[in-house]
Amino acid sequence: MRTSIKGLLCLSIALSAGMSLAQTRLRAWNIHPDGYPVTEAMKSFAAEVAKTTQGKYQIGIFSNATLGDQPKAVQMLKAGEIDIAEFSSGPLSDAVPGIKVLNLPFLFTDSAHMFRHLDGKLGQRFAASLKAAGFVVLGWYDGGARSFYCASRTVTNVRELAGANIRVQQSEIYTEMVKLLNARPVALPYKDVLDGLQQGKIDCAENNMPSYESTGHYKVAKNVFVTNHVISPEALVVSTQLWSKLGQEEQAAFSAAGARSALLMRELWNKRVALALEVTAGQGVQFVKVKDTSSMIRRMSPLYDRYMKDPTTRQELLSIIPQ
Ligand code: BDP
Repeated sequence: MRTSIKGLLCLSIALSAGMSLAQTRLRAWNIHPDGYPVTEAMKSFAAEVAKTTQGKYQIGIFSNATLGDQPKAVQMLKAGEIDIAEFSSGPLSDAVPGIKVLNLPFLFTDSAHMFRHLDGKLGQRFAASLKAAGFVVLGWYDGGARSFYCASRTVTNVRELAGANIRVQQSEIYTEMVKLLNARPVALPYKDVLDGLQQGKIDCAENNMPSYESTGHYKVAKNVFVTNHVISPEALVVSTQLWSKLGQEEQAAFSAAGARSALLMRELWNKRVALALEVTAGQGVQFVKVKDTSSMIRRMSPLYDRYMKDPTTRQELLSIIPQ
């Protein structure tokens, strides 16, 4: 009798050990809500990984930045405290200076131009810099085209942004860009922007149209100054800690799922841009398109100069900007 109880206990210990070996739960950080292209693409990534690893990897997606704001999550992923995340290239480039050029204003003419580079040799170089810093890129997502929008002023000319308090991502290059427009950068976490606009703490913010719509910023800031000043990617990344624990076949499964999720994201993105424009225009948002970007580009010249002089970014810039 005693032996059989011991046997049963051993069996149950072995089973639970077996279970935990058979299933690994991973945490994925995401800033966006359900239904947003990033979230939906991450879900499809998680489902494909679970399927191709026969259920071994179960990825839980923690949306709406519930695990912390983006700069914090970038550090958490680097430290291996979270396993997977989808980051915008702004906060990511503060941790990985080699990818800084990706946020330079007016670098890419549109997403197609950007992905021609990212899906080629340049994307591999950026991925290598990211990997060396703790971030393994599994897919380049579309960060869209960012424009300014204001609650308290209509902007028809770049000069009219002067003196405005403009919310920026907590990222160096955005802060500098706004200063070069003679405006005041106010670094705020994404989730606090709506409040900031409502309370009058900020006059304007800048983002792509799907974010402008999904956050409800358009309900307060109804004047969009269409500049498309930054066209940049986002990245689905896993920590190098997780990556090094994966076997070769598993790495291949994660990579394939990441690449497929990126294609899905880009498709969903284009639809969502159109929807966001339709929804916001239907709610009385006024769009004023910048007439000539050259004066804005001229103001950015200290940024371009700096990146051309910096050996970590010069080569990348030269590859993107045709000589
Ligand atoms: C959105 C990006 C998100 C950024 C956010 C922001 O997808 O990663 O955190 O902008 O402006 O477009 O903070």
